[in-house]
Amino acid sequence: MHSTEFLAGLYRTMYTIRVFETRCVKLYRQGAIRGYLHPYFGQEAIAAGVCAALRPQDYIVSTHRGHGHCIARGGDLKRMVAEITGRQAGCCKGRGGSMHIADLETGNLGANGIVGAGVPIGVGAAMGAWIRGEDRVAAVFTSDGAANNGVFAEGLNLAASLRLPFILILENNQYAVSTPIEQSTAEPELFRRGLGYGVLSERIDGNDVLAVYRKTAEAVRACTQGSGPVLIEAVTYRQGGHHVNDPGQYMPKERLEYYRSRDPLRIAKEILLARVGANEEALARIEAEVDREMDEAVDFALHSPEPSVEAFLAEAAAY
Ligand SMILES: Cc1ncc(C[n+]2csc(CCOP(=O)(O)OP(=O)(O)O)c2C)c(N)n1
Repeated sequence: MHSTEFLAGLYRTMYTIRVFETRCVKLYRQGAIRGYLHPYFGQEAIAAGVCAALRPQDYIVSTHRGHGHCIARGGDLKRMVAEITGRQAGCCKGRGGSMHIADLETGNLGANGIVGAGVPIGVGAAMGAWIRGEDRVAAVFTSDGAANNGVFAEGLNLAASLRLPFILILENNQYAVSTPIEQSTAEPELFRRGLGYGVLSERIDGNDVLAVYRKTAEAVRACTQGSGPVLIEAVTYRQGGHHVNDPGQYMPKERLEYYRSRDPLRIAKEILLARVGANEEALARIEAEVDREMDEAVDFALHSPEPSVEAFLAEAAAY
């Protein structure tokens, strides 16, 4: 049985991600964010559950849909909004933007615009830890589309054959842009890919934050005991289009409605209220605090200067 504080912490993380994404969409519409923006609506339980089970020394590697991972790992909201709005105060000095946020202070080795590219990065990080004899695992977030890329197979095979401390979290949100999973593979139960490489692999409900937390905690234990990598297929649903400008009209309304009724925040709230006796006011207080933090982060970012060309050139010259 988990404490109310612990569960409330998970809810707080998920609510923060939801509010962050909502504000980012708004900032995008106002022209404050340029380029692409891939919201994480509906997948919040995965980032929150995984990161709650990791230890401070562990690494994460993120994806193009990566704001939630960065937040759940403890990323600073002010520096994150500054990064996404292209400001000097951003965690990558405003030069990375939404798809290239990295935050080494929290062990976040970075988001990536190349689908599947996080897998070999994470295998490399796990291999480095293994060679140096460090007690660390590398947890890599990846996606259903990435499972059809060559690097996914190569990375998993290498991690398995060296028994690396590597956890692959496959967020199966059932779409790669507009292609539903059933059309891109003859085996939509993606955890089976891991079994073929001798990797301990399981499929879980990615909208249930406790299921995600428990399975990741087990995976961390297994990895640190030397039993090699673990693949967790977390089944979820992308609540909306592929990116901020995609209305997602190809997504069947009934399916979207079904998954909205199983919204991860709603499930977490139900657990808190019905099972551990948290009260509505306490949750409302958490939400109000997060809303305030978010207002401050946006205000901070929008009042921060853009990166200077001179500073960039000076740094480049020093290399
Ligand atoms: C190697 C590679 N191929 C294609 C693309 C173009 N692309 C960007 S996102 C995406 C779909 C990704 O779907 P999925 O991997 O399931 O992740 P999701 O967007 O659902 O989180 C594609 C094909 C890319 N960025 N990188």
